[in-house]
Amino acid sequence: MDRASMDLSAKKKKSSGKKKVAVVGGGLVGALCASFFAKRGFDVALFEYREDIRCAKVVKGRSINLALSHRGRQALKHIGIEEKIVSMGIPMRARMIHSLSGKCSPIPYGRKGQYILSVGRANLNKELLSVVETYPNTELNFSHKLLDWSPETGTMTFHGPDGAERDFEADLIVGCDGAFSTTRKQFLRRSRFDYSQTYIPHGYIELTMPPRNGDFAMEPNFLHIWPRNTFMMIALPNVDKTFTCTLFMPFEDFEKITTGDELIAFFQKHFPDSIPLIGVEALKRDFFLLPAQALVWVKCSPYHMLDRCVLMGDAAHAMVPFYGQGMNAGFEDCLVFNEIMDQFNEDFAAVLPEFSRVRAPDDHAMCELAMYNYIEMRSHVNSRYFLFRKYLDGALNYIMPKTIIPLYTMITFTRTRYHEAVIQWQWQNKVITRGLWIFGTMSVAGGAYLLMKYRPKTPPINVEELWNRVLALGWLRK
Ligand code: FAD
Ligand code: EGU
Repeated sequence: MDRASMDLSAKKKKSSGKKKVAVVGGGLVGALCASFFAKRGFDVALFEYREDIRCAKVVKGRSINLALSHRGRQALKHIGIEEKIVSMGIPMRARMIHSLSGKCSPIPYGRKGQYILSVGRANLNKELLSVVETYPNTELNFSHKLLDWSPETGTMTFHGPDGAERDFEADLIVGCDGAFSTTRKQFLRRSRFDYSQTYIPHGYIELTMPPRNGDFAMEPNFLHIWPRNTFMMIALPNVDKTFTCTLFMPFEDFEKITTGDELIAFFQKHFPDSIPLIGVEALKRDFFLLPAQALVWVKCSPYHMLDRCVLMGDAAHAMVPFYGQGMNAGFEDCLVFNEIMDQFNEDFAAVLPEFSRVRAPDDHAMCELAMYNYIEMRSHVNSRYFLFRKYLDGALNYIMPKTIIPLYTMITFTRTRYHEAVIQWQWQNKVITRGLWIFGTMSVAGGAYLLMKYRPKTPPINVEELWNRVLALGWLRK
């Protein structure tokens, strides 16, 4: 990749004794983050617990595919692989709402042909790791599990591939090791570190919907949604013409389904249209393959310790997936950190506190929004309500495109700071409710006025005759 070699020559000119950065975790955010530091010319060492997924045959892990949107794409653009990843993804231009009766209603994401992308997690991760390798100032260490690190010396201890422990020193440790971060453990021992971790009552399982007659079993360019209050299923398309369906449901309901017959009865009741598409046998097989996975929500602050360590991605802010923003927010962390590096001349002592100060309120806002959406979907979102809300949002935006912007639009299609999107949304809601009140009052007053002014001058209604007519209508119907 010519971009990498260009960056390297820039580095040579700049300085020789660049600092050492250790990135812990080679997941989506860790791999991206390593490229960001390498691009700036730092000596980067990445440590990943798993073996190299580019060689591994079976890749276990969470969610097979994800929705990539604007924030994530901007970060990918920075390391020159946006177009590559976009070409590997499947555009989803609208949601497809599946009602209980099997009726499907599309709702576009935007008027201007806006779309999100369904990308495979494994493919995206592989591409990101390959980009890291194009920078010569990087080293990738797989099968390295961080055991602990010392805030005093910056020494990290890893469990290496040969089973032996191995120490490594770095000037900066970047913890991208996910929701159950080991890097974060040292933070918990310090004073004035806020931390909360919450499991929601829902878990999820993934089911694969195979191709039908060699083609997608449903329309591919949609995010398919089956909203059923406490149960919800979502399906995203894959390049191999399958769909990955994710069923979200309270654990206690998962526990009630123990046999294949109970499972089919459950699907018959709640997702009947999906049974022939997934297939009875495949459904029974996939459903019981793995236990339902838990969904956890982690908030903490600050994101840094001294000038030594910083957390990014799920390690800093794991969120429930009900906005499709976890990875996108993690990718945007890298962009924001990079912007602050420019601003403060790569002085970690200044950059790290500034990153915590600027970024934590935004990630917290996104965590809250995802949780809010979970509560809302769970409490009263069936397909009719979902359609109504989205139509209302769309209609108001159509009337006042500059004033009323749907929340998901600001979150998904702009880089408006998450916390500012929330403020803007709350303001809009105030305007909308006020508008409805005024409109309602005026309608009632105006209606009463018109009724008085143009009240019918016809003789009073003969109730008996009217009633006879109603009865006659009833007979006609039969
Ligand atoms: P991870 O992906 O968890 O990666 C962490 C890495 O660190 C792993 O490779 C792990 O092996 C490694 N590691 C852990 N501990 C150690 C250690 N001690 N030493 C060395 N390495 C270690 N986000 C979206 O943007 N859009 C979506 O549509 C979307 N859908 C989702 C659906 C579901 C069901 C779920 C659960 C999440 C979804 N997300 C989505 C969120 C997204 O998956 C995460 O936000 C994203 O994976 C975070 O990336 P990460 O690199 O921070 O963490
Ligand atoms: C959940 C699980 C529809 C992938 C939130 C929309 C999600 C995704 C929505 C998963 C929903 C919910 C939005 C996107 C996206 C919608 C969004 C949720 C991708 C408000 C693989 N959500 N998700 N909102 O508007 O902004 O379409 O597992 F059902 S993409 Cl819960 Cl835009």
